[in-house]
Amino acid sequence: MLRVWEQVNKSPNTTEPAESSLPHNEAFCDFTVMSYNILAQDLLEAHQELYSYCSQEVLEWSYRCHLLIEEILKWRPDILCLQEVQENHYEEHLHPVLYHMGYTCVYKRRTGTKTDGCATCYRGNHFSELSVSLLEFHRPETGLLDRDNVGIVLLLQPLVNSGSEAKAKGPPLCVANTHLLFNPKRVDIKLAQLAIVLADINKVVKSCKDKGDHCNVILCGDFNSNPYVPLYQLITTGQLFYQGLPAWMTSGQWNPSHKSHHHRLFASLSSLGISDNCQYITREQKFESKSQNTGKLKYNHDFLLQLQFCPAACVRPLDLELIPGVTDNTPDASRENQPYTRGFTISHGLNLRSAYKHILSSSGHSEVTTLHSEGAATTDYIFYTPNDGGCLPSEGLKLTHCLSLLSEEELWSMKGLPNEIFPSDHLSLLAEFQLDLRPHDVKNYGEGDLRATVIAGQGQCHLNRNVHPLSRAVASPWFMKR
Ligand code: KL2
Repeated sequence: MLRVWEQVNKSPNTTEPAESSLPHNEAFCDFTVMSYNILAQDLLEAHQELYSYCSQEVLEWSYRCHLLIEEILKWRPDILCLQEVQENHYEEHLHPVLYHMGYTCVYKRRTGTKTDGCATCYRGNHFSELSVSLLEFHRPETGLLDRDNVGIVLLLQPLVNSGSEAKAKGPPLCVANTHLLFNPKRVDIKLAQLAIVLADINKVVKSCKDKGDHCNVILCGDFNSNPYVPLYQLITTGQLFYQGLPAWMTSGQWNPSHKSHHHRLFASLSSLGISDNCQYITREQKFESKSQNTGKLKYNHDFLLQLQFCPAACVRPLDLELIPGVTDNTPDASRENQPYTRGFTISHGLNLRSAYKHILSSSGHSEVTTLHSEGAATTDYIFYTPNDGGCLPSEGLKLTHCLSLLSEEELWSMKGLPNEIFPSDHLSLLAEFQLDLRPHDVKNYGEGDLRATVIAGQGQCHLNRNVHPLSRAVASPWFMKR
């Protein structure tokens, strides 16, 4: 097979999660996450010109659905985040099969007349649901958010089998899934949609913190944004300062001369009750900010200069031709003496990293997650909170494996997407993470007392990567109808 299950971090201290002869381990919990835009049939039919190179057969829903279910069965991800899931297909074909496979699913349809949405599914014997938020980004009261995109934010508790009972083990996991707006010209709307997702994740993380729990985060989906553009930078660096960003960075997708967009972005975030650090504003904070003056010159000049050279402002795309003074890393110096106003920075406090590196380790070519006649790009991501040596080993996730993507050339050599192997115009993303559960600190993780479990040697961390022998049989409810 073309796609390879690649090991990311080799550490002598850990077991081999995928191939281990000992799938259960007291100290580590391994789980996989798949993010997959499955191409809604209604959208395929509305934009047939994008797939004119495909044979009619590979565009048929029954054919694609069959391949899709086979792919999910092959990898049996512990957490599955789907986008472009057409509601009737979900209800009639996908949900029954996923349910049979042991998944518990949460579905959120896009608002308005759109017939598709997002679905997040998790293996019910490996996680229990602590909370669910269904996010709608259509908020006409903001004057900006007038599109029908949606998201799902779940808080899951990892479980282990302890005798006949499922027992909580380890810290909770927040799983967010979204499909942001497509329109390449409206990065302002994409950013505002992202800010809603980040604020919701923040709320969940904070609710865990208030109970004394650390919460790890997975954020995945189709962001309709390429790597290293401002939206991506905001996710991965935690901050975006966009006054004075070099023009090459903003052209096309983002035009800094459209200041009204900036103002509308921030006006709309505050009317949603979201601060420019992507947090829901409490009533007390709202009162505080009203009693301050308009916020002008709130930050000192040195601080703002630092921001101007923050990672988000200084990353050049690798393939960009270097023209000194034009496409180099120097932010526009002429703006330096302009008065700074609030409302040109946006930030968040989550530490998020992309599981994929956007470059194929085999060839050095760019990874492609979606391809059709208008081009090939990376727009899908799995972001996670990495373990950067917090006070507990379980603070943060260790990425252990990724299912390799393919290059544009490789995909065209298989007649583009969808094809006889891959059923969507996107490829699935699949990553495996390891949670270190070794006790370190006196801390209570709720019902499944971590230390007691680990010390007694009962902690079983499940998740066998092998294809389930019943895979085909389990998929029968829908296949039998064919
Ligand atoms: O880019 V996508 O495909 O994540 O794969 O997200 C959108 C596009 C999806 C939901 O709106 O529908 C596709 N040209 C090409 N594709 C479009 C267009 C368009 N004008 N409008 C919507 N989509």
